[in-house]
Amino acid sequence: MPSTRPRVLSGIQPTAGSFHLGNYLGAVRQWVALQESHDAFYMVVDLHAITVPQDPAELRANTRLAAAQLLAAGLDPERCTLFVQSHVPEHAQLAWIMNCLAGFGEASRMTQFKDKSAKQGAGNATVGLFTYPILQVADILLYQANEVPVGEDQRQHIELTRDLADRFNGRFGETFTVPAPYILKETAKIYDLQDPSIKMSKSASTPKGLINLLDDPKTTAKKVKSAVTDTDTVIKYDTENKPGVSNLLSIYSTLTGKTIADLEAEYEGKMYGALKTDLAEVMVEFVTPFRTRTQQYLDDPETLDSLLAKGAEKARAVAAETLAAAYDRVGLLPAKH
Ligand code: AQP
Repeated sequence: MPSTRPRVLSGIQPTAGSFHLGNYLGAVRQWVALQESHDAFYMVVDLHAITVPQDPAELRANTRLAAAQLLAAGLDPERCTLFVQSHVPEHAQLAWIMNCLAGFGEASRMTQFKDKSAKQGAGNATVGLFTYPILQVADILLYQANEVPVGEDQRQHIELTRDLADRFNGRFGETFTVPAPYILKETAKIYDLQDPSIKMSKSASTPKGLINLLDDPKTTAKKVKSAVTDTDTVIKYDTENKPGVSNLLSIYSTLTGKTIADLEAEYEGKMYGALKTDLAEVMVEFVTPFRTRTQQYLDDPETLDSLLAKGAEKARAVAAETLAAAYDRVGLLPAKH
């Protein structure tokens, strides 16, 4: 029986070995919650990962590692459809249709491309990196997703998805659901612990500001304890004047379920050191079992692979139907079987 629940779709790249705290709090945590209320599709987006130079053996290992981390974070293959993007060829096929619908100008305005291509050095970026947001459009539209749980940095790509869905529907007839971003205010953007003016990111200039979930817990604790705050001493949520402290309070609040107001009251009159020491402990309590669970999934690659194969089969059933409708609408002659 097809599900009557609203549908969500999201993906994560297997580019770095470990997920970082921004990936988890900004996206994956919401994925886990949404599998209870939504018809949820989640994928490891390996096709996106090859838009930057990659080592083949590392990519294969990181794809399994990403799936293992998603399971360790709480995704349940009985409650959601978990798969690897390249196992569903319809993604690349619909992306071509979307490439032919998107304007060169609108693709050029994507700020993530500008940032990522700048990091690659002028002239080194690939065409794949340029059209990456269009592949993302196809990823989402294939599943007729109602909502897309992501961090703030992806908002522009969801807007592009909405524009292209509207354009296609307007030109060829109602085909795609127009999706909405699902971005929680509190965790929309987790900031670098050393430079709270930039988002926590795996390509940060210094690893000290990046919390990798698979780091040794001692390293994690050390990074939290040396987080940049400010010269004041008051523990107060004020993103404009106290971005470092506010970032720590957001992280603390989300991981413990305590409200920011409760935390402000709890730490009234205390020093930053007390907040950091306690948050370091909270972080260690969170990452320690996460690391163990991830390793357990990795220790049994056969089970992991067959679980991903089942996920791909479920995903393909939906994706193939949407792709066939899109091919038909644009006027591609059906192949005779
Ligand atoms: N700092 C963050 N705060 C909140 N959400 C974040 N996300 C990433 N960083 C933060 C969200 O994580 C999901 C998966 O992201 P991805 O696979 O696209 O990873 P990424 O964007 O490549 O991760 P980085 O570290 O940000 O990579 P670089 O350094 O290459 O740009 C997405 O939903 C994203 O919003």
